[in-house]
Amino acid sequence: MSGPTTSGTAMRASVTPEDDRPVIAVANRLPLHRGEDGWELAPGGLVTALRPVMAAHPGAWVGWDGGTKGMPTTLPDSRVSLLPIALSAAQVRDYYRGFANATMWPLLHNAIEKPRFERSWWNAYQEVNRVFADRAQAAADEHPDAITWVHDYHLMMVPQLIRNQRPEAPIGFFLHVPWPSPDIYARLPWREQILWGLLGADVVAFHTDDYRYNFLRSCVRQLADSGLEVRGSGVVLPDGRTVTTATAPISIDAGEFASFAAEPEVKDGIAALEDQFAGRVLLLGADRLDYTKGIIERLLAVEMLLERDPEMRTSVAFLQLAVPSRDDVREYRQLRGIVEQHVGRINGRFTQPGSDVPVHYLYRGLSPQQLAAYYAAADVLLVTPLIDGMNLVCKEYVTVQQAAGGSGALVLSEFTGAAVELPQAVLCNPFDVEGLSYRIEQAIALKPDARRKALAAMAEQVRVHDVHAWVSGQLTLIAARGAAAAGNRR
Ligand code: ADQ
Repeated sequence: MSGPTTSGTAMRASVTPEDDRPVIAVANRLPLHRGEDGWELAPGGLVTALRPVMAAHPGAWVGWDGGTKGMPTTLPDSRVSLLPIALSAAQVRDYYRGFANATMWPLLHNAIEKPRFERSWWNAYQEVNRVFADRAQAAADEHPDAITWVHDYHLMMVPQLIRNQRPEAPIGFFLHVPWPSPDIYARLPWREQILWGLLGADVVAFHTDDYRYNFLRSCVRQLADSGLEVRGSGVVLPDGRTVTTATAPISIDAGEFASFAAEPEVKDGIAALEDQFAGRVLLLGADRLDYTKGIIERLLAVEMLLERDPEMRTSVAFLQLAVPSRDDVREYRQLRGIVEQHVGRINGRFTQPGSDVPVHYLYRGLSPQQLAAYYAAADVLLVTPLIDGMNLVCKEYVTVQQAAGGSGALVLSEFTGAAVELPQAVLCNPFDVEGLSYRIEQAIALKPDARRKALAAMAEQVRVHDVHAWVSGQLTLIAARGAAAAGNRR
């Protein structure tokens, strides 16, 4: 194949935004969940990312209702209909817990946990993808000029299923997780079907060039016999249609996160944390409790630090926030048990009589404002995934720190998409636990000037490349490529 040359970022510059065109977002979950005060926006990277689309564009959001009843039919403060999909218990088990979270999630994350392959899960995945595609098409009947934007590894068959029915529809797909090397991808028994599913889109987009190249190489390895060809960043299908691949690193609503720093509730939260951890360096971790996030390696590195330097047992505190996640999947339940054992052991070993524990652990979801207070109060954020598509937590941290006038340091795994954009961080290799412990030490010891300089550069990168720029770039690109493909067919 010829080498891919054009990045999505470069392509974005040449197209104009389509600000009011309807959008049909298709994602595994609807963006609302039932909280203490009624229906509220669900936490998590995808909802955070898609919120601005839904605020600005009319259209619909197709997603699983999570088994809830009585969800509003429209997203509050928007012109977006919510189109719930109800799944049976067997579909939740086989499509969601099985194929999505025990086959595709580990496979796409470099198989760091062994992916499980079950024919019955694959059958359920195809069946549920058909349900999502049918629902998206019904929404397209209501909004004939809509852009359909499909998200993530749960729904990789959907673009082709829609394309079969609507040859001229503009369809985009965004993958929020990595695409592994072709060798790892090739382990999937249904590797060809999934690729064809994705290639139903006009644009298939990834966080980094590396993931995009891996995808193009997988296409060549698995599908070249069909007559498919990779030309630059495009994939030319046997029927002559071209699928564009794009690199489009996702981001956060930087303006909103920066504004949290000035809210009274957040300021009170910061003051309380500063009081609680007065005189100590506060290290923070904040993740979904997921085996990709390197939480165990982080705890072991902190343990090594405390072992090496007894003074740190009282001068440093490590606070881990863990959002409960997928606790109905075996590997996730096991992970929780292991993390809690490590926390207990480290505190048992290193708590000094009469002093606070060195490791604090909160297993719960927090509001963005509560999180912002932790971000503002933390001297060092530890983001140490073994692999992570992007990682929004580090972008949120640098934004809040900068807005709060802080000088926080970021320790960032080089195996995150974010490391490409934030090279001023203290980059680390979390597989090397001892090395990681030295990186944490290095971050603690950084002079305030060096910290501020790095922080300013990282916050500026996130401010300029925020989620609004990402959304408008993606939608414009999908519209342009969709129109070009439809034009070629005529
Ligand atoms: P996630 O794996 O969920 O997302 P991430 O990008 O870090 O990972 O997003 C996590 C979100 O959860 C952040 O917005 C953060 O604010 C929030 N969060 C963290 N701790 C929390 C807590 N205790 N309570 C409530 N919320 C909390 C997937 C991919 C990522 C990719 C995103 C977006 O795995 O690589 O960056 O999608 O594409």
